[in-house]
Formats: sequence, structure tokens, C-alpha cells
Amino acid sequence: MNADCLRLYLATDSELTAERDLCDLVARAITAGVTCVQLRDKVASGQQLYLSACRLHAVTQRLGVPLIINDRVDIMLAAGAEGVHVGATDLPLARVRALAAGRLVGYSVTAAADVEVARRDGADYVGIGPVFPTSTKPDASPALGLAGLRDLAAAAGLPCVAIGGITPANCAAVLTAGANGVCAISAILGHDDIGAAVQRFRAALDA
Ligand code: TZP
Ligand code: MG
Repeated sequence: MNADCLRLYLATDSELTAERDLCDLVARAITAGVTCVQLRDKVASGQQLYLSACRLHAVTQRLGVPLIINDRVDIMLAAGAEGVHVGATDLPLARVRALAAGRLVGYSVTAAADVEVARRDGADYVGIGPVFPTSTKPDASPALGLAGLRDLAAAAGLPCVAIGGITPANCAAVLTAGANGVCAISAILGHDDIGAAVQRFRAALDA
């Protein structure tokens, strides 16, 4: 895959979206410089997720960035999204890989054993984290730190995006540790002015 699209990867969160319109937030984020969007919603029903994916896909297609669906290869296929992102507790990566032929498949890595699975079963990219402490994912494993990120990124030998506590202040160090890009949730969606939040990331990433 072309790793350029991983540069500034926005994952969504229904709690942080709150009463705001997700499509509007995502459109503003892409216009300001987000390069990839992941629909991540742990509470929506299958039907709600499908409808959100279709609405969001119309936006991401119009603005020219890939839409990745978290956890659910069925929703990716039904909505015609560009990819799916799974982890160790989702449908096995080998099955996801087969079902998502020709589309992007991301795999979550928190330890060396996950790197083995990602390489063996054909992930296109890995999401490594949490790099720093985060309150967005209460069940996240302990933070890896920059040294842990460096080791896992080197072992993976695949395009990689770092996740967990990423902000404009630490994202340059994350790239230096070997990530192709950064994935952020709260440091983008936690702000009222989404465009300004994305621009702060772009300034740090492009420096
Ligand atoms: N996986 C590892 S950490 C995390 C996920 C989904 C949450 C990242 O959220 P934030 O707000 O960018 O720290
Ligand atoms: Mg998952």
C-alpha cells in the first residue's frame, strides 16, 4: 500500500462527537489535512453502523481519502469502504484478509506476538499502540512509550500508524521512532474547532 494516506489518520468516537454531526466534523477534518478516516463506534448496532458508514463514505469519497471500518469486515463490504481495521479479538486476520481482497486491512499491534500475526496473515499496515496513556480506550494495554513503538515498528516491517495519546506536541517524535503516520481521536475530536486542531497536527507533521 501507499503509506502516505496514514500520515494523519482520524478515528471517530461517538462519545466525543456528542451532539455534533459526524459527517460535518469529518469533512472539516479532511479539508484541514486528515489523510485517512476510520469509523470506530463500539456502541452502534449493525444497522446504525452501516448507515453511518454509507453517509461517511459519501463524504470521504468526495474529498478523496480512504474510509476504514473498525472491527467489521461485513460493514466494510456492505458500504463499499476502502478498508477494515481489526485486532486480536475480532474475526481472525486471515479470514478478514480473504474477505477484504483488494481492500486495505489494518491490524492492531500491542506486542511482538501481534506483529507475527500481522506479517503472517497479510495485514497491509499495522496500528501500534497505545504509545502514550489514553483515556479514550479504557481497556487499552499499558503504554508502550517511544522505545516500544520503535521496536514494534522495526519488527513489523510494514507501514505503521501510531495510536494512543498522540498530540501535536508528541507526533514528530512518533515519526522519528519509525511510524509512517499518527492516529488521533481526542486530540482532534475533543476540540470545538476541528479545523484548527487538524492544522496544529499538520504543522507539526510537516515541519
Ligand atoms: N487503540 C489504542 S489507544 C486507542 C485505541 C483505539 C485510543 C486512542 O485515542 P486517543 O484519544 O487518540 O488517545
Ligand atoms: Mg477491534
